[in-house]
Amino acid sequence: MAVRLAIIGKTNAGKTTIFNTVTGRNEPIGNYMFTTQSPVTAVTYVTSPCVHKEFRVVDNPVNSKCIDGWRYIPIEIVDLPGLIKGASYGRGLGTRFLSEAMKADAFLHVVDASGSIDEDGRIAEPGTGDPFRDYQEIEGEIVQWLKSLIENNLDRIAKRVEYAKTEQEAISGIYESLSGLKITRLHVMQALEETNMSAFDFKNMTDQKLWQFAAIIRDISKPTLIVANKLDLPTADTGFRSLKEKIKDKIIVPTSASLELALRRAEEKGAVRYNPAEENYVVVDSSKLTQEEKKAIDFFNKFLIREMMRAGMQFALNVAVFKLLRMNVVYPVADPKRLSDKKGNVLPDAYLVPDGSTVKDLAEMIHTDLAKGLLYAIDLRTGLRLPPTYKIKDRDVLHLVSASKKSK
Ligand SMILES: Nc1nc2c(ncn2[C@@H]2O[C@H](COP(=O)(O)OP(=O)(O)OP(=O)(O)O)[C@@H](O)[C@H]2O)c(=O)[nH]1
Ligand SMILES: [Mg+2]
Repeated sequence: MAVRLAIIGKTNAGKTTIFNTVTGRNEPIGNYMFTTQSPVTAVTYVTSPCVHKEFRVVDNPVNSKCIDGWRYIPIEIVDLPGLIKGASYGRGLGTRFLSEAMKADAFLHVVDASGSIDEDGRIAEPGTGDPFRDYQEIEGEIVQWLKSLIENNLDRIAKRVEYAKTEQEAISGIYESLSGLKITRLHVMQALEETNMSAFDFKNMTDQKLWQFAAIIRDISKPTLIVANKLDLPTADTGFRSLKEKIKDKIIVPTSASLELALRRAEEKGAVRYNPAEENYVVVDSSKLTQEEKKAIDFFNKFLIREMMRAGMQFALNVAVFKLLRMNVVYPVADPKRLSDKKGNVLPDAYLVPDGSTVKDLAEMIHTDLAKGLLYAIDLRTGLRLPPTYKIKDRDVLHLVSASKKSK
């Protein structure tokens, strides 16, 4: 199953501009509230240094792309309608799309760092808004929505907990009623531990405890990266600094989505190229560049990269997948000599697997038959035989050997 990210945030923060930047889509962007009316999902990519160089082969990627020595591995990203304060009580477009957001593994919370949206989400004079307030309000709406959702199921959960013989059974009662939100048993267990609660407390839940539980579940189940947007506006400097000062427990990546979108468009016409190694844009053909695009490159490379160290949407996606979600890249191959699939495609697939995934987990991802008769894997870097319990490391190239089906 593909890794999935959801773009959330206040209306007008620049979510769709970001979505179009990373997917090449052309969804409507507008300076009025609630331009995006329903969720849109598309494919984007994270980048990892490809192993083909090290193995001295020419590759023919199938599930991914290899450009300039970088593997572009597909993930899904969903753009969501904007939120505003009071959304959980039905203001704006309400929170009905949050269940769609919950299908994601992690969130990108986009904040207008320039303060050019007012409390209600209307475009306003830059600097008059409050990015930290926006962030807090939207987070509050999500927790409120989640809390109501649990509340609506509380009778059912209480009954399950009442009849549970063990704590584990009681935990099942909680997490099964949250199905569809990608909340796992482990998330529930962690949330109970962090709130000092037992699953049996659900028989007698206070409002305050429920809020605490919802807040922790939100944090644990959807790791979140903050994208501080609109850094091209002078007022964003203060906003970005205040976000960093006030939010210490989250990674914040700055960008200017509108400039990045211009650069991606320039990339499509062959004028510039994004360089994943240096995380900047390089000019390919300056004669194709407009004055505005030249300024965008200057701003991105000189200001954002040099001043902020790391910036931009490709960096944000990579951080979300490799750092927040702690994914590793693995290359399974059916033919260990040619490093290819059965059709001869060399290093065809690069998969993302969560840290801690074993050879057995990988076999299950590829095919249940392969998993059933799994004997071992061969690490094609060293020739070592690895047991099914071996924990996959980033950029492993593996040949899985199974009694039922010799492949990959
Ligand atoms: N200056 C500047 N403006 C931006 C930037 N990103 C987006 N905008 C502008 O902000 C407005 C809102 O952009 P959208 O991408 O539609 O915002 P959204 O968050 O998708 O909004 P909703 O769909 O209504 O929730 C548009 O006028 C954009 O051009 C940026 O980096 N800098
Ligand atoms: Mg939008």
